[in-house]
Amino acid sequence: MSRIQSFETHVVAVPREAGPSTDIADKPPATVFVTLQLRTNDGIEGIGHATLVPWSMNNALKAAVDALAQEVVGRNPMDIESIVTDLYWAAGAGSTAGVAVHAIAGIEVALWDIRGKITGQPVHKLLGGFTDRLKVYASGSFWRPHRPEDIPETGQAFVEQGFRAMKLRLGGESSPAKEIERLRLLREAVGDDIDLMVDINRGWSVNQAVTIGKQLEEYGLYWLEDPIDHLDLEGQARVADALTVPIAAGEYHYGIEPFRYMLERRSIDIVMIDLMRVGGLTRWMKVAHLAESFNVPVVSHLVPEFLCHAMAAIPNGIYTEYMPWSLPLYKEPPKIEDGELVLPQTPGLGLEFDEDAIRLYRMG
Ligand code: SMN
Ligand code: MG
Repeated sequence: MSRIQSFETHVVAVPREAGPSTDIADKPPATVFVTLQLRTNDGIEGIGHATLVPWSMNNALKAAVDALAQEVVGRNPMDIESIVTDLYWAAGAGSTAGVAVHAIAGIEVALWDIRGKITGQPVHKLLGGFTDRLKVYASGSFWRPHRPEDIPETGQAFVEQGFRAMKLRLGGESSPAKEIERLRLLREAVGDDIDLMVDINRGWSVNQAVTIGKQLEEYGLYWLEDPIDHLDLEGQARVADALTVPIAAGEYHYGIEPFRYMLERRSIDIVMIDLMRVGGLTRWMKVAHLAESFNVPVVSHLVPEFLCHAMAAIPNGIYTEYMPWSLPLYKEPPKIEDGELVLPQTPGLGLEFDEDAIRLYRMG
């Protein structure tokens, strides 16, 4: 029987286009990952990474991955539910959130990679096996500082690369008219056949969301994401009732239970599940199934190389976020063909870290 024997972690900062508020003023834009290689006594290596914490928490995240991975040494890697339950206890009496959950999620992903390699199956087949291709949307651009005059060219470049959908960030302008102008510019540049998503990252009040949201609807939106504070479930239900555009939310929530309350209140039309905050692939799947029981579709958040496996395993997945930040870490990231992600068919996650990239981007 396989046992976890050892592990290796590195903190890497992968350069990217200027992005959201986690950027540090005096540093070039980069995303930080704590890479994990988890090894068994019979020579199998599973990989994962933990991410999505503010710059100031990077070392804390590495310390958390190291401490919790140590707890996994000696365990049977097939016992994922049992290991994760124990890690939630080890990290905070079973009710932990924050950095520790991101660390657990990274470890859990590596355990799934190992499970795939032990059984000889790709992770998406083990998780469910619904499809081998996924619709993706381009998400790596259109941050709030993006100059309006550059919006048409960026949108057209995505279309030329084959993308059929893309996400625009709004909520940073000084007036509703300027917000709407940004969407108008993009819609006119890409035409009516491209799906457009708009993300507000909780930037609006309920009233702003209703008034500006109604004006955005004219330009044909696929969804409006996180218009208001993620914990104001009643406010979000008011926004969802007032608008015809579907409201997507969920990336800010830790664990499974918040999704139950959002779904029961009908405060979301589309469930977005973040891999780190939900606590790994197993819990991600539980939320996706919960959404299915409410007849609500699911979309993924970031890390397409991991979440393509979960999205390909469910019947209610609609769009996979193609955020390229983590992709330089791998020898062969998942392929995009005609705006669709093609699922790898090799055992496990179908990924191998590029050791040269890890050396190049290592911090400290
Ligand atoms: C987002 C959140 C965190 C990091 C990057 C991007 C954004 C998204 O909310 O949904 O893409
Ligand atoms: Mg978002």
